[in-house]
Amino acid sequence: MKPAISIILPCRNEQDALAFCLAQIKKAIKENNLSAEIIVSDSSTDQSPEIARSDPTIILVKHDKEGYGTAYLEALKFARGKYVFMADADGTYEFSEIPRFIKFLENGYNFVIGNRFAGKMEKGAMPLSRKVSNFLISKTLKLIFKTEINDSQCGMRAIKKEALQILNPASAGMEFASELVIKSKKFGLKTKELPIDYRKRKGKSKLNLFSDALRHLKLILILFNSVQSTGLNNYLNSCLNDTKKRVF
Ligand SMILES: Nc1nc2c(ncn2[C@@H]2O[C@H](COP(=O)(O)OP(=O)(O)OP(=O)(O)O)[C@@H](O)[C@H]2O)c(=O)[nH]1
Ligand SMILES: [Mg+2]
Repeated sequence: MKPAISIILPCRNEQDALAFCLAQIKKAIKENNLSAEIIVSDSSTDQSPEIARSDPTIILVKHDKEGYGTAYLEALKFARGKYVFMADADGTYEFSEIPRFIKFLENGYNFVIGNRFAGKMEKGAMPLSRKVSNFLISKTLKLIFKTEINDSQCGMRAIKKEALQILNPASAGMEFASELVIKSKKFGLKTKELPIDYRKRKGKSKLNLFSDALRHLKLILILFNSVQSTGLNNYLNSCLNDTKKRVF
């Protein structure tokens, strides 16, 4: 039988955190009797894949391709759930939140995203530079694309798979996070932002402030330009397909 939820963890060298995350997820699944599969999308050179392999219930997608967005795109090829739950494999997010996120999808929302600034943030969990870059990106998306998301870089999200197929994301890197936020607004997905807690990560960050900021800028320019040059309606129509009616 197909699981209802596909929980996807992008993973690059997270041997210090992966076992902790998997245990948390399995606890949440068991305690809430969820119908779920866990997919680890891996391009690690450390012990992470062995950690995933040691549990036969985990689906390991070992592709070795680089990029946060690529990790999701590779995992989605195998995801069987109606709902997709996304979060980092670094120990920062609280997986007991899974049922709360999924409840909103069951109740008519298409996209649910965490807001770490509205919850309890552990001291040192987000360095000042990250707070500033997140603020600037979120503000830019609000100004240019009229999004309403305050923590656009939050990695804990849930989305209906059909909605994700309509958004048809293609970003390879961290800008994947912004692409979903921009397109969810453009396609009018019913979206909910939920306050969540955020902990200090285990292991090293994979974010490169400079190159990832440039990739974000490029994505914003491309999407802005495509909206401008074709006109908003043409842009939307060209991207929509007939499953839209079923989703919204
Ligand atoms: N498979 C794969 N996963 C990646 C890649 N880059 C990042 N990830 C994973 O994507 C998630 C997000 O990366 P992080 O380094 O946590 O980025 P961040 O959350 O913006 O930064 P932190 O605040 O340091 O956690 C983590 O689970 C990473 O292991 C990659 O190239 N391949
Ligand atoms: Mg992280």
